[in-house]
Amino acid sequence: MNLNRRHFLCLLSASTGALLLDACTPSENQPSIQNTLTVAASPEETPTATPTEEIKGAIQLPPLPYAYEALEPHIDAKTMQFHHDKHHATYVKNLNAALEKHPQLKNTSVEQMVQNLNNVPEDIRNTVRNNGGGHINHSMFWRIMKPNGGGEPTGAIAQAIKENFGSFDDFKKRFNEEGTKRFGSGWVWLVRDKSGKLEVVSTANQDNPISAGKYPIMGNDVWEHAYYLKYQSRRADYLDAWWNLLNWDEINQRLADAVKFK
Ligand code: MN3
Repeated sequence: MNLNRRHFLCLLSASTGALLLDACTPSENQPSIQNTLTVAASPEETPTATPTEEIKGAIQLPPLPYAYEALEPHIDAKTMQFHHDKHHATYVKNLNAALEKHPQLKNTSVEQMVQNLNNVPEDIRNTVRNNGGGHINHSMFWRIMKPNGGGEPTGAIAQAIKENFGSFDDFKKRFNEEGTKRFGSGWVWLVRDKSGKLEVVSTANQDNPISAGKYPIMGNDVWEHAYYLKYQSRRADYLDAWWNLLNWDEINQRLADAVKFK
């Protein structure tokens, strides 16, 4: 079993609570996965862990739905590994640390918190904005990509893109322009507002459009950590390549969720 496969199994088993310790042992060739384990560990493996109810309410790092190298050549394995195991894991870890201070939030979803930031206690509001946003943004991001994805959109999203942007090519052009001009770190999105109109917007940092009442149907991460190892400063090349990875089935599901969003 290769390392990526082993680590994927480790994440899977950790997320179901059945930790396969030997599948999770870091080796010299693999950076430490301590962050992941810390986030996903269950009480049996961690003697000092908090009681079951709190673990149950804790936010979990979702496993990548494919191997690190599955999106090559468009996104390289090393970028995927760091992006998921370090960056996303850190958002989850920081979010859990903040939420521990306010156990009354344990039945509130991260989406609900980010949607209504004013209802989040002030002392953790910025932490939830940045790390809760980071968590939901990346959880979407992994799922709207897949190996051998891309191509023309299918289903309802194909029709919606045509109605709102004229053609798929015009939409892609608009999306890539918005992603290229976002200064510094942030995201470019296709969103649906409550009137049903689709638009392309960008946000800074880990802000999610749901905070502004717009449902994110799909989004691309334009932080340098998403592309720098392979593309260096060529963000436009990364934005172009990303279309080869899209999972239109998942994006159609998100469009259906957007229609239900109030
Ligand atoms: Mn990122």
